Amino acid sequence: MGLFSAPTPLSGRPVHPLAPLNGVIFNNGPTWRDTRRFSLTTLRDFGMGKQGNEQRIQREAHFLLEALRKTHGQPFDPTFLIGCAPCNVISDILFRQHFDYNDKTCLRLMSMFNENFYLLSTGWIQLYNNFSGYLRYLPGSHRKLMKNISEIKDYALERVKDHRDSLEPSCPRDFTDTLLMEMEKEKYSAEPIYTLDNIAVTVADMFFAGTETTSTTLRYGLLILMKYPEVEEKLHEEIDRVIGPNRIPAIKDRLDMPYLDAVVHEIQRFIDLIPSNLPHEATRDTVFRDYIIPKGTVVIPTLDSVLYDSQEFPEPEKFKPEHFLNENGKFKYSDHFKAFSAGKRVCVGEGLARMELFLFMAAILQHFNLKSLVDPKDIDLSPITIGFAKIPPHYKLCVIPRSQV
Ligand code: LZ1
Repeated sequence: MGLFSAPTPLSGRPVHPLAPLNGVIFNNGPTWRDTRRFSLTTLRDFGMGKQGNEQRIQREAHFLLEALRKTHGQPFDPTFLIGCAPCNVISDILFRQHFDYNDKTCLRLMSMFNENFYLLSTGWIQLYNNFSGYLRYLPGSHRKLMKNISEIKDYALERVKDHRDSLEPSCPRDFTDTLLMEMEKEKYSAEPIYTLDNIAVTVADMFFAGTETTSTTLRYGLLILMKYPEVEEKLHEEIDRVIGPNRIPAIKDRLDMPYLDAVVHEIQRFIDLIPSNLPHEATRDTVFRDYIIPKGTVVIPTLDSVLYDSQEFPEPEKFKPEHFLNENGKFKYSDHFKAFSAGKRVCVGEGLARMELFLFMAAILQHFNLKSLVDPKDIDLSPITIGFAKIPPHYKLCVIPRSQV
C-alpha cells in the first residue's frame, strides 16, 4: 500500500531552466510516459538473452583489463580509462558502436559528461537554477554547461541521422533503430511522439546517464577500496575461491559472492551519488501523511534520508560492507537501498548499472591489486563538491597484475 491518496501523484518533473522538453530524464510533457515506457522495453529487450547485457559487459571487461595492463603499474588518473567501459556498454546498446580507449571522440564526450556532472554540483549552478531569468545572459559556468549539452545533443542527432539513412526495418541493429521504427509507424500522425528531436534527446539522456554515474561509482569505489585494504583483501579471497584466475566473472557468481555484492551495495550507499534525487512534482493535489501537497509543488524525495538512516545502517557515515551482510556472512537485503530512486521515475538503467558494477569490479580485482600513492590512512573520501551529485576527489592509483605478486 502506498502512503499517498492516489497512485503515483508525485511522478512529475519540475520544468528546469536547463532542461529539454523531450527525452526521458527531464521530460515533464505529454511525450514522457510513452517515451519512458518504450525506452524501458527496448533496453530490456536488448539486455536479455545471448547477445544481452551480461555478454556485452563481459566483452567490454576484456578491453578494460587490457587498458589497465597497459599502464604497466605506473600511476594514472582512472577517470577516463575506467569511464570507457560503461561508455562502450551503453554505446553498443544505443548505436552498436565501440570506441578504442584513446579515441578522441569518446574522450571528448566523456569529458563533457564529466564536466556537466561536476558543474551541476557547484554552488553557481544552484544559484542559476533559482535565478536563471536574471543570470542567463551573464557569463558563468551555466554557459559551459549549456554549450556541452548542445554539443552532446548534436552528437546524438548525428548518430540518429546516420541510423535513419541506413535503417533496415527488418532487422533493427540497436536502440536508435528501434526508436526510428516507431517514428516511421507514426508517419501520418498529427501529434507524433518520436520526432527526430525526441529521439536525439532520449538517446543523449541514455548516453550520458549510462556513462557518468556508473563511471563515477567505479572510480569512487576504487578509492574506497584503497583506503580499506582489508576489504580489498577479502574481495580477492572471495574472487579466487569462487571464480579463480581464468574465466571472466558472470552474473551467476553473484549468488556465491555475498561479500562483493555487499561491497558494491555499500559503495553505492556510502557515496550517496545523487543525494537529493532528481526533483519530482505533484501532478495533482496530494495527501501525504497529514499534509496537503498542492498540484505543481516541487517535491524532493531525498535519497540520503534512506541511505544514511541510522536505524537501518548503524554508523551510516562509516564505510562498512557489514551493512549488507547478516551474522552468517550472507547478503542482507535492505529496503532502504534506494540509490536508484523508486516509483514511476525510478532509474531506467538500474538493472544495467548493477550488472556493470558487479562484473567490472569483479574483473578488475580478479586481475589486479590496487596501489595507492599515499598512505591509505591519509586518503580523504569526502566529495570535492556536493550539489546534484557528490563528486569524488581527483586521485591517481597504480594497478599491479596479481600474477606478478
Ligand atoms: C541520471 C544520471 C545522470 C544524470 C541525471 C540522471 N540517471 C544517471 N542516471
